[in-house]
Amino acid sequence: MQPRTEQDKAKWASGTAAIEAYVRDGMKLGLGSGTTSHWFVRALGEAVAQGLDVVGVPTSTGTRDLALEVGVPLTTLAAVERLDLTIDGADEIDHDGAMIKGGGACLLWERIVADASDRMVAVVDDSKLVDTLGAFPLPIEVVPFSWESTRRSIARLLGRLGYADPDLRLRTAGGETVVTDSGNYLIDAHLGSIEDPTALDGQLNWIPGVVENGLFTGIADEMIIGFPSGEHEIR
Ligand code: ABF
Repeated sequence: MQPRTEQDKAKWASGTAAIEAYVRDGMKLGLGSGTTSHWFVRALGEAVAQGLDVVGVPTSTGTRDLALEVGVPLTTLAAVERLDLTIDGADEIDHDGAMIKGGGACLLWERIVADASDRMVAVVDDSKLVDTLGAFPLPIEVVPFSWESTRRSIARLLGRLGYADPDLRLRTAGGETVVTDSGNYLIDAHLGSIEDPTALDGQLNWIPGVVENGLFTGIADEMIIGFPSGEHEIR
């Protein structure tokens, strides 16, 4: 499989660079979701075929299926105490490494796997780097049982934080409500600009019914930025 568009080439550049830059024999890896991470998983499968000895924990059923297809041995968080490294993508990342994730509806397992890892490296194409997070709608994973009242609670919190009349939309696809791998719903918060992502990250998850939110602050140790030229930069 070859990258076709300019953005695909930048994603390919970032995902494939992670192998040589970070992956070593014997590592236990977190395998991210999204198309950039999937370039990493494909390259990992090629390295395994050439003798690299690694195991991976997937962050979504889609990544699990790709890893099985390309021959990356899988394990579970129950079987391994800690992971050495997680390679995962982002929808936005700022210059401090704070991210918005969850555009692919995988944010809960991604957060759990990143938390179980000694190191997390974000793999992004250059279009993902922003000065301030928030242009991308913030995904918030909620329990279906109470999603309407949880949405009202989220609106009240955001109102108190100065987000007047926040645009909170239940995520649907093809007219159907999107259900995550864990059976939850997603509310996308169209905030436009998030001045203090760390504070908001900590406050959202205290709302009853909120399972996880897409603000990943203080989690990425480094980032690999890929460019359409096929080059990459590590920060
Ligand atoms: C995943 O990668 C998600 O958190 C995020 O939504 C997605 C980004 O997708 P892509 O790499 O395809 O741009 O980690």
